[in-house]
Amino acid sequence: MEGIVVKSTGNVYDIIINNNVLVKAYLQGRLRLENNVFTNPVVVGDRVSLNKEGQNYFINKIFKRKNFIVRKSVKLSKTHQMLASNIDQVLLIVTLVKPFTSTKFIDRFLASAEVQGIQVILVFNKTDLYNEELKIKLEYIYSLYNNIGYKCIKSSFINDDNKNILSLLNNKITLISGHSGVGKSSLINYLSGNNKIKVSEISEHYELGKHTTTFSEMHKLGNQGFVIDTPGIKGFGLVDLSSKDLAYGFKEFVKYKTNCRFKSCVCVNEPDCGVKNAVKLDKISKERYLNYLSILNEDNFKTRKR
Ligand SMILES: Nc1nc2c(ncn2[C@@H]2O[C@H](COP(=O)(O)OP(=O)(O)OP(=O)(O)O)[C@@H](O)[C@H]2O)c(=O)[nH]1
Ligand SMILES: [Zn+2]
Repeated sequence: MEGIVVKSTGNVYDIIINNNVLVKAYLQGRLRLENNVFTNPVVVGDRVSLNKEGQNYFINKIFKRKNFIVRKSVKLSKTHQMLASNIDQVLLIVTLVKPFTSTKFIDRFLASAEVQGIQVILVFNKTDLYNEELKIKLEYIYSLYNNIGYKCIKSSFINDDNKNILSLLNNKITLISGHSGVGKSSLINYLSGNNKIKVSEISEHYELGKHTTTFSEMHKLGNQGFVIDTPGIKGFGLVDLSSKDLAYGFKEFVKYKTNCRFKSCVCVNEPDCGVKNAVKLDKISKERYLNYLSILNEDNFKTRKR
């Protein structure tokens, strides 16, 4: 039989089979050894195959993941902690006030998701708090991303019925992300209502010698899909993104990149650069290009250059 992992506590996994039956399962020892790049072999979102021996269920196979998000477990270590897998889409919640979300933050997030082939929907929340000046800013940012081809939604979670958002989540695994305070929990509480199965994954997180515990949570929305809340994840790790690839994370750059004279062009100082020409001709937004340069120049990014 097959199922989907909704909770992991180290040795025992909660798995939903037949769409709505929750069982506990153990991992066959063989699978534990196979995967040593990650500190955890099974993660929320994994699709697995199970067999039953006596009263116990065992995971005998983890199906190939279409994607996953990671967090580096220990600085300078080569191992990573997986946080969630098989994500169909991300709702990135953005607010222009309480707190302020910069376009650079959005662009970094979009670039990481783009190269992993994960669709992002931008939700501009707390619009009830916007004065005239912020409303103008919202229109600007909304059209910036809408014109590039991202689905954008304006919202006020506390005032709207949020049905437009619920309708986007059918039969999908959706990750909810964004700065602290933008309204992720408010939305999840609304969406999951009374029929939620709230589950959490406790993961050990070591950083600079300090030990904290974080929770990855996956909530089932009736028959309508799953939402995952991963506190502390401000974006996808850029671990697999080299400076050479960054431009491909800016999806409107891609068609102009074919005009670059050099195949290895990173679109900074090279002559005859298709991307820079497109910026000059207003085909690419200057703001996006400046964010691209800024992300490219960040020290932590440079050190990962291949
Ligand atoms: N005015 C206004 N307040 C909102 C809206 N959505 C959420 N809030 C409030 O914003 C505050 C933070 O919301 P949360 O849902 O806790 O934010 P979060 O993103 O889960 O924050 P973390 O758990 O820290 O990551 C709460 O007081 C909410 O009531 C909105 O649309 N308008
Ligand atoms: Zn170029």
